Amino acid sequence: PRILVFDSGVGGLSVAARVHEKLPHASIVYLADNAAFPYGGQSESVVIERCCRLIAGALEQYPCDAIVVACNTASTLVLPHLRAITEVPVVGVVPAVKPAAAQTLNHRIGLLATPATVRRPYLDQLVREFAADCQVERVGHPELVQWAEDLVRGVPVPQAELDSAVAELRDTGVDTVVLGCTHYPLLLDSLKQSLPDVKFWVDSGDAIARRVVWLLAQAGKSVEANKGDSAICMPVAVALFSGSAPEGVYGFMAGLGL
Ligand code: DGN
Repeated sequence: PRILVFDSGVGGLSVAARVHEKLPHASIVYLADNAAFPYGGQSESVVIERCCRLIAGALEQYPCDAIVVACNTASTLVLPHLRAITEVPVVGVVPAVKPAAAQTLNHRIGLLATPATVRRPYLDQLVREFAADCQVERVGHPELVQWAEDLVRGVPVPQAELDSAVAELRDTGVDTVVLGCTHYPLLLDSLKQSLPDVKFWVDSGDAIARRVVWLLAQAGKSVEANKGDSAICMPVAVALFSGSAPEGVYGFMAGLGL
């Protein structure tokens, strides 16, 4: 099978890596709207129009069996619009509040996301529905996504700045942190250094990968390799960028096993 993974930038690569772990024979088309990055700075109608247009264009070139919108910001806006223009099943991402609530031992959860995601009403709903018995500390920070983008280009994470970005979580005693933006798993090593007492780091990659496997099975798609299909040997068959490809991105993808 072939799976399209979409994000505004390189964050969706963290999700693509999990999909590849679960479906090693699937080929992945990675699509990034990096010309419009970050989506937090775009109006809702621009995000909807761009996602639909770019994804439709990519599907025309590379027909796929599933679409993963690996961006929290886009997922809150575009899923119904995409489902209206394509029959291909679409999977979106939401912050992993539910698995975090199942893991925390002290009922204190930190949630790191972009300022836009932290403000969205659906987050209140997720917390009410799945983590009502937990204290949830939310931190929306504008710079973290850029540090993840820079990391791909070989720029080290500014550790002291990251320490102060997440300082609010340090004194709250949270034992579990939700990474509510797909860029953040790329910063995990540095985040662990900043918050050494956190026991569980939870992102949405695994749940998305499981959902993709389920959707393919529902559609009767084989998840095994097809004989003679050379594309199956390459996890990321193709990476498409709406702007220019970030320098160093292919080496970075190789480091993720893609
Ligand atoms: N990776 C995107 C997300 O999960 O929300 C980054 C959002 C953005 O472009 N600001």
